[in-house]
Parts: sequence; C-alpha cells; structure tokens
Amino acid sequence: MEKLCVLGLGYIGLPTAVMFAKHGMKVHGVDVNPVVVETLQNRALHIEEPGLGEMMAEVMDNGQLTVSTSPEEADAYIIAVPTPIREDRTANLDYVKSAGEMIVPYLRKGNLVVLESTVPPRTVEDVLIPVLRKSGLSIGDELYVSHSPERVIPGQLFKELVQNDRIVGGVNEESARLTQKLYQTFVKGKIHLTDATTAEMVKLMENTYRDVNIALANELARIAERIGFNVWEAIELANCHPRVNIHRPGPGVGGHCIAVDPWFIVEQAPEEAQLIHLSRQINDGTPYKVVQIVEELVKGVDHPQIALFGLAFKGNIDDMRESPALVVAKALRQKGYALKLYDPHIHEQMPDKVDSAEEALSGSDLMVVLTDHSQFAELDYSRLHGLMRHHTILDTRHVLNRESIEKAGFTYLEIGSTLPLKAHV
Ligand code: SAJ
Repeated sequence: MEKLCVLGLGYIGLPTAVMFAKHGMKVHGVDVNPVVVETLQNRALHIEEPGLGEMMAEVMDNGQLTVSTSPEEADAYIIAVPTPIREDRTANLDYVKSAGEMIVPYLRKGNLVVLESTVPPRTVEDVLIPVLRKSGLSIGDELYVSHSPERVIPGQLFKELVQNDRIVGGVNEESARLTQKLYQTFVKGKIHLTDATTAEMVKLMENTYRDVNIALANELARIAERIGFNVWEAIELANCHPRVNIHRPGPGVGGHCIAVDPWFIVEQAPEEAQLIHLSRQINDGTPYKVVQIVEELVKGVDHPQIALFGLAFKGNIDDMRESPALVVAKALRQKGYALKLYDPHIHEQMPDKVDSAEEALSGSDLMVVLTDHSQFAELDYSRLHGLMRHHTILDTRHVLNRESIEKAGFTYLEIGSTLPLKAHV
C-alpha cells in the first residue's frame, strides 16, 4: 500500500494522515468543510495538538500530504468523521454514510476501507457495507473493509497513536490482516485482530466501563450523604483490595466520549442494556444533586451569591463539551441565583464569567468547586477569606486541602460526606 486517502480532518483524521505521510506514505486528506481545507493549505490549524503544526507543514512542504474537499484514488481509505449524538440519544451516522458515498466512485479491486469513527455495534455490517456495495466490488474479496477505533487522548495524540495497542476488526480475516499491515507503518503497540462488530463493541465497552463505575461512585456518594460517612475515605480503603477499583464521584460526567458512547449500546440493545442505561441516567442526574445541595446550603441567606470554580469537563483542560459544571450553572441561573463563574483554562466570554479567583469570591456566600483543575488547590485561601461574605466551600471533586482551608477560616464541605444541610452558611 502506497497511497492513502483520509476522510475527515479533525482531531483524529488529521494527526493520523500526518503520521502516515511522515512514515513515507502518499496521503490525501479530505474534509467537506472548505474553510478547514483552506486553513490547512495555508499551513495553519483549526484544532490544537502539540507538535501537529510543525509535522503537518513538513509533510505538506515535501509533497507527502495534500488536502482538498474531494477524494482521490488510493490503495486504502480511512474514515475518521464525527458521529454525533442526536437529541433522542441515537447516533447520527450521516457523516459516515456520506464519506462512504464519496469514495464509492474511486474504489478499485484490492482497496481497503477502514472506519475509525466511534460507532454503534453493527455499523460496519449494516450501514457502511451497504454503501460500499454500490462500488460493485465483492466485499471481503475484492474490497477489504474493517473497523479500527481511535482510542487516543487529545494532548498526547502522537505518543498514543504510536504506543497504544490497536484493535482491528475485519469483515473477514484478509481485511483484518491488511489493516494490521497498514497500521504497522507507525504503530508500535500490539495490533489485536478480531471481527468488525467486536471491535465496535470494544471501544464502546471501554468508555461504558468507566461510566458505569463512575455512576456507582456517584451513587455511593449519595448513600454517604444519607448515612453519614466519608465516601472518599471509604473508596480509598476499598481500593486497597487488590481486585477493587472504584472510580471517583463528582458533579457528573462530561466530555464527548464517556457521556455519549454508552448510548450507542443502549440504542442497539435497549432491553438488555439496563445497567448501562441507568448509569447514564445517574450520571446525567448528578449535576442536579449538586444543585440541590447548593440550594440547601444557601437557604436563608439574603440574595446569595455563589462562586462556581471550574467550567471544563475535567481538570487541567479547556474543553467544556457536555460539562456537568455548565449544567449546574444553568440550573442555578434558572432558579434566579446570582453567580460568578471562574475557570483559568477557559478564555471565551460567557455570562457571569470573571477572570480571577478574587473577582469570583468578592461578596460571595459559597464557593463550589466543579472541576479538578490543579490551580484550585494552589490558591492562597487565607488571603481570599476576607473577600467573601460567608466562608463556606463545597468541593465536588475532593481536590482542595481541607486542613489548610479550615486553617484559613473556611467551613470545608465535600459531596459524599456528612453535609450540614438545612444549616445556613
Ligand atoms: N470522571 C469522574 N470520575 C472518575 C473519572 C472521570 O467523575 O473517576 C469524569 C471526568 O471528570 C469527566 C468524565 O468523567 O467529566 C470523563 O473523563 P475521562 O477522563 O474518564 O475520559 P475522557 O472523556 O477524557 O476520555 C475517554 C478515555 N477513555 C478511557 O479512559 C476508557 C480516552 O482514552 C478515550 O480515547 C476517549 O474517552 C474517547 O475518545 O473515547
């Protein structure tokens, strides 16, 4: 295989195209958005990823990578397009279908098509293959097809693309074997071969395992609040057991993977996926539990002002997709509370957002930590104390140092512990 065509030049497709080009393949990248194509042709980026800009410029300058809005003939095609979730919690596979349609006129005997996008089980068999059949080629015999899900984390893409193990699910053995050969161009991790539907499920199961485990942790936090013990300490002690790994409770689950992927299983097997469905509901409901706690804590305070620390969906990143912090903020705002929002990683303008911890805490009655940014643990709480009207901190992430905060004169409360509800701040 000498020439590759990559459909979709986003977080996964673009770095993948660049990696293949860097390792000697002729690569043509396709994106339906002409603005993206023009940006890349000008050697600029529409996404952030350390090292990507330089490497892309290099492979474009030496002619290994070209980009445009339409495909070219190639030996192999990789589809890495978005698979967003609809309002009704079903996967929108329109981009996968249209990427398939786009390459049909270019497909020749002996070609390989690899789907990398995260998709519901049976998408390759039931959605992609019917489209590819329009080429007139016999699937698995004249046209090889497989699924090899992306499993890398933004920020460390180039390391993980090379080092992580890879799952390759072929529609038949020959498809899997050819795909393995393709990725061996740069993958140093082990490449595991299976069938397409199993590969689709492996990706979804990884993220579902985390979601169900976090739902358990969140349920245990509510139980701790009811019974009166500290769930953080209890989880730490339970995890001393060699076969126990309970995840962390929090204000809910965000991001575009863990909060989305389990729905792709529920969609395909609604009657069977009961625990998975319930876990999604528990995690989606968790921000509202935080809202209830906050409301109890400020009950009786005259015109309470609440400072929310953290808007990103997890610590030390600038990504707000599906962030539970935004759900908490929206619900409190709808209930009429005065809010100040602060996140050192988020630079876009938003209503009630301020630029410093000082501004957020000035005149506030309650500080609520919603994201585990490491900066929040490093604040000088004795200096901040004087700015607030009432001095209570609710930590939903177990990230602050109780001792130093109490020493600074604050009441430190965390979810999943005995909460002095009904008491005024
Ligand atoms: N969270 C908790 N408690 C925990 C762990 C996470 O509340 O114990 C929350 C986080 O705060 C966040 C959400 O869950 O809101 C998701 O965060 P995450 O770090 O678990 O996952 P993502 O979405 O950043 O990335 C995941 C990764 N999958 C796995 O670890 C199995 C990543 O490797 C995948 O590539 C990515 O999904 C993806 O693209 O699917």
